[in-house]
Amino acid sequence: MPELVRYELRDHVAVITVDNPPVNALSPGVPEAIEAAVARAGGDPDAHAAVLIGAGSTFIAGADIRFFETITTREASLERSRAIHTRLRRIEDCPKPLVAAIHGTALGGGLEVAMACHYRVAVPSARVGQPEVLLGIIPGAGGTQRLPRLAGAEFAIEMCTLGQHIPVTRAAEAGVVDRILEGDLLADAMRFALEKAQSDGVRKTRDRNTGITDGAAAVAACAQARHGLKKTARGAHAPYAAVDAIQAGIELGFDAGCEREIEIFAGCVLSTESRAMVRLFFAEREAAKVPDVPKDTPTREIRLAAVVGAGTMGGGIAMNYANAGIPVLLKEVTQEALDRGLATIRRNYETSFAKGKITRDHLDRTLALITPTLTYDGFDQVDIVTEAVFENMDLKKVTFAELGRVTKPDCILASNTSTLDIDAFARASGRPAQVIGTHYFSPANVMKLVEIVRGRDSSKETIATAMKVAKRLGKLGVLVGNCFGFVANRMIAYYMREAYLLLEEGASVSEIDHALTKFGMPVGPFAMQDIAGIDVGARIRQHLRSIGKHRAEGPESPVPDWLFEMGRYGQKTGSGWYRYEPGSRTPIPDPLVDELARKAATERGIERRAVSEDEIIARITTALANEGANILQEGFAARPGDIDVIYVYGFGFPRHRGGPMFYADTVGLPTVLERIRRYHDQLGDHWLPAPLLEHLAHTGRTFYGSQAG
Ligand code: 3H9
Repeated sequence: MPELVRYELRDHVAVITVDNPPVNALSPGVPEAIEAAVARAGGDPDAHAAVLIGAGSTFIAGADIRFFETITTREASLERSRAIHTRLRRIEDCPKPLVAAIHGTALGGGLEVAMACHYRVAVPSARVGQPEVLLGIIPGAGGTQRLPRLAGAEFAIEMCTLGQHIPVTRAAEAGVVDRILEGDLLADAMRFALEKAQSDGVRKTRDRNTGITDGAAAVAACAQARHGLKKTARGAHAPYAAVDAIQAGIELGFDAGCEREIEIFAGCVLSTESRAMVRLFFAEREAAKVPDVPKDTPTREIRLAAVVGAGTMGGGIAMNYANAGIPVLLKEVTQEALDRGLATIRRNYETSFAKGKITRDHLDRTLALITPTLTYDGFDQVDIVTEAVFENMDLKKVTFAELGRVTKPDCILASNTSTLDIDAFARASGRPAQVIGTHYFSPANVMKLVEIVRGRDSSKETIATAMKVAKRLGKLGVLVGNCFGFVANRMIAYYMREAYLLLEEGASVSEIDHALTKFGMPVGPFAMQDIAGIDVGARIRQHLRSIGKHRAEGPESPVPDWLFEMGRYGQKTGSGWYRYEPGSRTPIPDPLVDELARKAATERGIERRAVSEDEIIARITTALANEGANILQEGFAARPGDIDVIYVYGFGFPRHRGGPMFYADTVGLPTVLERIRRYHDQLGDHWLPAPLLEHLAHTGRTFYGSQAG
C-alpha cells in the first residue's frame, strides 16, 4: 500500500508529502503520519527546515468527512479532538521552520494543519477556507483559535460562519498566507523555508495575538456577528457555535479556548444538523453518478452550442455556455426579441463588471462568444442545442422537428421545458435517442441546479453527455424521470396546494410565509410566488384543465386564479398575495386576500380556525415527503438524496435540515405516516399515504436507510 505521508530530504529541506487521494483528507493515519514526519525532520541533523505539501491536485481538503458519522458519543468526539489538538501542538513545536506549501485547496482541518505550521505559502490559484459550518460543525482542530491570532477576530468570524473557500490573495492580505509564489511551488517553498531558517526561525501561531490585542473590540465583533446571523444562518446552529468558540479564545486565551472548541465541536458533530449536512454533501456528489450509466460511457465533445429562444431562460442558458468558454449561437424569431434578449444579457454582464466581479476584457471576450441569429444557419455544426421557446407543446413539437432537420445526426437536442412530456417532442425530432430535458432554474445563469430529464429513448451517451455538460457549466445536474413537472415542479405543486388550503382553513398569507422562513426557507410560498409571477402558475393550470389534468391531486383552491383574474400577478404588477408600494419589494399584507380566502372557505364549506406554526410546517413538509416517496417508488428519482439536492438547490430548502426526505427521516417516518393518516381522515383522499412511506414506516426503516437494503 502506498505511504499516506512521504518523507524525503532534499537540499537540506525535509519535504513531507501527504498522498491520500483524491483530496488528501485527514483520514485515520494521516495526522499521525504527518506528526511523525515532522518529528523526524526536527531530529534530522541534515534538515534545516521542512515543507509540508500535498500530492496530486490539492493540499489537504480537511478531515475525512466519511468518518463523522462513526462518531456516536460525546466521549468519542472529545477523545478524537483532544488527540488532533495535541498532534497539532507537537507539529507547531517543531524546532525548525515548517512551511505549508498550498495548491488546490486548504480547507477545514487542512487549513488548521497549515496554521499549525510556522509559515504558509501558496500558488495564486489556491483557495482556503473553514467550511465546517456547511457540515453543521465548527473547526475542530484549533481553527477557531489560530485563525483569529493570524488574521483578527472579524476575519475569523467571517471565515468560520460563512464557510466560503476564499481566494488566496484575500487570505494573504489578511495575514493567513505569508507569500504567494508564482513559480514552482515546491522549489520556491523550499527556498522560502531555508530563508526562514537563516532569518526569523520558527514562529508559532498559538503564541501570536496580532488580531485580538483589542479584546473588547473583538468581543463586540462577536456580538455583532451573532446579530447578523439571525438573517444569514436561517435557523442553523453551527455558525453561532463557531462565534462562541472564537469568543472563548479571545476571552480565555489559547489553551482554554481550545478546550471550549473541543467541547462545542462535540455538541455539533452529534447534532441532527450535522448529520443532515454531511448526508447532503455526499448526496450532491452521488447525484453525478447515474446507476445504469457507467462512468466510462462515451460522451460527446461540446465545441459549439446553440440555444433556441432568447427570452429570460434562453438568454441565461446562453450565458452559461459563454461563461464556460463555449461559443454559442442564440436564435430568435424576430429581430426585436433578439435585441431584447441580447440587451438583457449585456446588462447582466455590465452589472457583474460594475460590482468588480469581472474585468471589461473578460466581459467583451465572453459576450463575443454569443452569436445572435434569426436563422438556423450554422446549426449543422452545433454539438448541443437547448430549446428554450415558450412552454407550449405544439410549439415545442414544431421546434424539435426543425432541429431534427437542421442539426447534424449526432447533435444532442435538449429542452428546457419545466413540465412538458419530453417523449412527445422527442418523437417529433425523428431521433429521440439524442433528446433529453435540461431544466434550468431561474435565473438560469445564477442557479446551480439543472434537472436532467431522461426521456424514454434517451441514450446512455446522451445522458452522460448532458451530465458532463452540466458540470462543465458549473451546474449541479441531477437525473430525473419524465413525469409531469419532473421532480421539482411536481413536488412544488403539492407544497403550494397545502399553502393554499391552509390559507382557506384560517392561516393568513403572512403567517404561512413567516412559519416557513422561520423553518429556514429563504422566502415563504406566497412571497415566492409574488416574485415568480402568479400568472405563470395560473397559465399552467389553465393549460392542464384544458387537457383534463390537474397539477397536483386533490382540491384546488380558487384563490390564486381569482388573483390572476384581477391582474394581481405579484411584484411585477404591484400586488399579488401582498401589495407593494411603488418601487418597493417589501410585501405588505393585504386584507383583500384575507377576504378572498374567507370567500373560498365559505364556498367550499370550510370552517375557519386558528392554525398554529407547527401545523403549517407539519402539513407542508409532510406533503413534500409523501409526494417524494411516490416519486421514488415510481422511479422518477433514483435516490432520496437526489430529491433533497433538488429541493435545497432549486427552492432553498434549509441545508441544515437536509432536504424534505432527510427531514422526514428525522421527524420519524411513523410520525409522518400517522400525520398523513390523520390528514387523510380530516381532509380527503388527496392525502393517501404513499405506499413506499407506509412500507418504510412499518418496517422501521428510513428513506436514507432504505438505500442500503
Ligand atoms: C473538517 O475538516 C473538520 C476539522 O475542522 C476538524 C477535524 C480535523 N472527506 O467535490 P469533489 C471526496 S470538516 C472525504 O467531487 P471537486 C468526494 O466525496 C471538512 N471525502 O471534487 C468525492 O468522492 P467521489 C472540511 C472527500 O474537485 C471526491 O473527493 N473540508 C472530502 O469538485 C472528489 O470531490 C471540506 O468541507 C473530504 N473532506 O472539489 C471540504 N472532500 O469521487 C469538502 C472531498 O467518490 N470538499 N471528498 O464522489 C470539497 O469542498 C470539495 O470536495 C473540494 C474538491 C473543493 C475539495
